[in-house]
Amino acid sequence: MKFTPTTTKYETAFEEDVAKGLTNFPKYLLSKYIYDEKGDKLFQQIMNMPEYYLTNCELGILKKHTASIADSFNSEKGFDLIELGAGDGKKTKVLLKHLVAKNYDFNYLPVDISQHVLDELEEALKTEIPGVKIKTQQGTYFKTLEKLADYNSRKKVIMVLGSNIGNLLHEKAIDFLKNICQAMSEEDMLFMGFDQKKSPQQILDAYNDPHGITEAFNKNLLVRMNSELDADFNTDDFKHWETYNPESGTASSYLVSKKEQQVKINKLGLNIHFDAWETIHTEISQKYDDHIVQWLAKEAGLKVTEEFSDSENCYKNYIFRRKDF
Ligand code: AVI
Repeated sequence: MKFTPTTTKYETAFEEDVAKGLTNFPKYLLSKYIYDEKGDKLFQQIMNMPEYYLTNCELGILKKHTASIADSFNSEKGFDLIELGAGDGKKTKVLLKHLVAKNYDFNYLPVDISQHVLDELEEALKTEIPGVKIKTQQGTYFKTLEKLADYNSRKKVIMVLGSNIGNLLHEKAIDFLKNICQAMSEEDMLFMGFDQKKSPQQILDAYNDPHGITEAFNKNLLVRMNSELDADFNTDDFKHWETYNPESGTASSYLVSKKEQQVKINKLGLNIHFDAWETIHTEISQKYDDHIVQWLAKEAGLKVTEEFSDSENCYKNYIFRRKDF
């Protein structure tokens, strides 16, 4: 039999996604490509800004409810704690310290798209909380989820902090939750953070900081195309712009072309035309309330069994289990 390989003119998913997004109308780029080494560093800086309330809200919840959260994780045969999108582990360390102090039998399996971030986390835990049994795994959420079902010898606690789900449109968020649900057995649980709807101004301030860090984070997409795809974007010719729709709860980030211009992406053989004030949509950061979270859970085959929040309901961490058990 003759084997005909499928050919694509792109070498990487990044190349293909950039070509697709920038030849679309309206133009868009996928936010996952913000996170190279520089993007990771900028995101760390964002998490340390006072305007980006999400980190401190969630940290406050984890500190206030450490014992009850840790108790809900534990089981007779111990458990595997699988964290998707682990980042620098600043918030997780609060739980890990408690779990180790209580002598709970668990493995910590952080998953992140960035190997660099995982290496740093492993190094930090070795000195800060040496009792943690850690096994890192590099990869995207969707790829890792396929392997999740292999962990089935004891209880799985799947953890996603930082309202990372908010970067997915509802349809994709349901797919993501469905995949998690399919990998869960009766005893397993999902512990997930959701940023809540709140004063629109507070949300806008979090994504439009006066220090210019979020702007640099958003523009890292342009910087990456310049260095990896031999493009000639002038970052000063684009404006970072944030909107928040209080009805849908969607915060959206854009890069807006300040003038009519032509940008070359040599590696893709593309010449992209921008009208003055034309946009590139770069990210959504969805905000939630209990109704939306319950709807997402139901659509995915899950149910909310417990929730933890701060005194102002700024942010919530929910526990989900499979609906059919
Ligand atoms: C990672 N993610 C949940 C962040 C968010 O809030 O959407 C990314 C971010 N974008 C701008 N600031 C932070």
